[in-house]
Formats: sequence, C-alpha cells, structure tokens
Amino acid sequence: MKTEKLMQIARSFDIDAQPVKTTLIDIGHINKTYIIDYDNNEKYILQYVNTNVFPNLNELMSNAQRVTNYIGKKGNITTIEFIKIKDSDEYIYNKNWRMQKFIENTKTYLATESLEKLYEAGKAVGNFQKEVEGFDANTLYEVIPMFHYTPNRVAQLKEAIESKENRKKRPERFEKAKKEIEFLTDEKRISRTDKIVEGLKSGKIPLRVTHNDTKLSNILFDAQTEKAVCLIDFDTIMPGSIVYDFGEGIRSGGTTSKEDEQDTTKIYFDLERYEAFTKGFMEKAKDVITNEEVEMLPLGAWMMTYENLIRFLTDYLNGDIYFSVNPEIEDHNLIRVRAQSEILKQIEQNEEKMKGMIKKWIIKN
Ligand code: GN1
Ligand code: MG
Repeated sequence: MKTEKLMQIARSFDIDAQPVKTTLIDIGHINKTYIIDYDNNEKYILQYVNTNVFPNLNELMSNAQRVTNYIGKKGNITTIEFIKIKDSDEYIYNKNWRMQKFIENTKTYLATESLEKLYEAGKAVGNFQKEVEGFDANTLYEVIPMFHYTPNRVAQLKEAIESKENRKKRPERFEKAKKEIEFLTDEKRISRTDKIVEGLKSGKIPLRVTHNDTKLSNILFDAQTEKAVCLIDFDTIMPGSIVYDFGEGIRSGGTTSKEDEQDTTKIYFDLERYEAFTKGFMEKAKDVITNEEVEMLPLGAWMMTYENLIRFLTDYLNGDIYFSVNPEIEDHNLIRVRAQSEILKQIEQNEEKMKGMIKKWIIKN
C-alpha cells in the first residue's frame, strides 16, 4: 500500500499529531500490520483486518475491547488500547482499518534460544488467565465458530483431501504432501482430537475467556529488561480452554526454530524449554487453574501443534487461501507442515515425561 494512502488513513484516527513514517511489519499470517511514527515521537499500530477471516469485525472488536478494558481497570498489567476515529465513537475506519497504541519500549520474537525468555513467556500467558478471572466467558462472541474445535479441523482436512477440484487443480501438491497426509490422518492421532472439547462439554474443565493465539510472537517483551510485558493480538479472544493457551505457547516456544524452519534437522523440542515455560505459566495460573486442567496441559501442547499442522496442510491442499504465504518460498504451507510435524513427533516421544513433570503442580487435598 502507498505511503500517502496509509498516512491519509492514519490521519482519520483521533491522534493529536501528524503521521510522518510508515513501516510494514511482516509477522502475522492474517492481518496486515504497520507501525506509524508521528511527529510528536509517538508510535501507533495501524492494521488492515482481514475480513475474509473475521467477517464479524464488530463482534471481534467488542470482545477485544471488553476484555482489554477489564484487564486495564484492574491495573495490574499493561494491555492494548484502541484509538477511536476522529469525532466519532467508532474504532473501525473504512470497514477494515483500526489503530492501537504502540506499547513503548517493547519487542517481540519469532523464536528464542533463551530459557529465561521462555519462562517470561509462560508468565505472560499465565498472567492473562489470572487477569481475566471473573469475566463471564459466556458473554463473549464466538468470533470464529469452532476455532479450536479440533474434530472440525479434521473434517476440514478430510474435505480438502477428498476434494475432486483440489486433486484436479493441484495434483502435484497431493504428491508432495503424501507422507504428511498419511502421518496426520493416522487414526491414532485423529481419535485424540475430541479430548479437550469433550472435557469442556462435560464440564470436567471450565469454559474460560481464552486468548487462543498465544504464540511467542504475540508476547511483548521489555526491550531492556527482557521481562514479558503482556499478550497482544486480541482478535481471537473467545470462550475456550486455558489448555489451548498453554498448548499454543509450548508449540511455538518449545523449540528454538521458527515456525517455517526448512531444515528439519535443526528442530529440537526440548524438555528444559517445556519446563521453563510451564514454570512461568503455573506461577501465575496456579491461582485460577484446576487440577483437571493441569493434568490436560501436555495434551494441550500436542493438540495445538496437531491442530495448526492440519490447518496448514488443509490450506496447502486448498491452494493457500487462508494463511498468508511468502511468494519467494516455494510450498510455504508445506514447509510449515514439515517443521511442525517434526515438533509433533518429538512432543509425542516426550509426552509421558511431560505428564510426569506437570505433576508437581497438582494440588493434593
Ligand atoms: C494465525 O494471524 P496470526 O499470525 O496471529 C492464526 C492462528 C495460528 C497462527 C499460526 C485467526 O495467527 O490461529 O495459530 O496463525 N490466526 C487465525 O502461526 O487463524
Ligand atoms: Mg492472530
């Protein structure tokens, strides 16, 4: 998008300064995000929200606003803040655009080697759960229906595999992904996918306000102290399970590699990393989490990895219509599938140990 056009959009928001510079930041898979510098030295985040993925933008904004206001009022942690349109009570400009404050002196990571940062990441995810305690999850909209309903993700994958149109249009993709299709549609794996949703349905674990996208790059760190500041990206806040937020944190932080690492021999899921994240998470979440949820945490790590995987594979077979792909990386979604499959395998090999390590957090009555 042209700089002048972005500046004009930026000027529509209620900010008492002039925009002087725009920078595209290329991290999310769904929305387009720009940093806008203003002539008073402040920075803001301008986003073009993808309404193919989020057709109910008003509902999304209502969830995000209500939850961030709730956290903000408690005043314990920093949280995101949206900016209104000038002379209006609206937050969305021209159907897709919204602005939020840049949280000063912070940075994000796509991957990290540091155990200390991972411990901090765990704290951020646990803290979010602590801060939303008391908010009635049933009053939130389900912005993307069945978002983490993994059996439905399996159904979508099967549909993509069976689609005559896909096979006709992209036969080479079926050939290239043959091993991955086999690996991911193994009945042993599919048969586990209802475990968390069943837990929610039966009431074994509670329905909570959930962030649902707690990957490492959605966690802000203080640029100097490297301490975690807060979670960002409130687009997928919905009713869900704490197990999802823990699991997504482990999926993305449990290895030192990026989500789309091409050299799978570099991918190493490390129990020390799992331990560090879990420690941070539990130090904060212990005040709200139930024993039944604690017991499910390792399954959450498996589930979020498996679910992301089958979503990447589905998108690959459907012709890259959901996740943004880098045109310079051939078969980008398949590369994501291969990298994440490596993580899944290693999680599976370590699952018993992961279960053992979580036991110390179960409170005995
Ligand atoms: C997407 O847009 P982004 O990068 O925050 C996706 C998540 C996936 C993630 C994988 C709305 O998140 O569910 O886990 O990519 N968001 C949506 O990196 O589908
Ligand atoms: Mg997101």
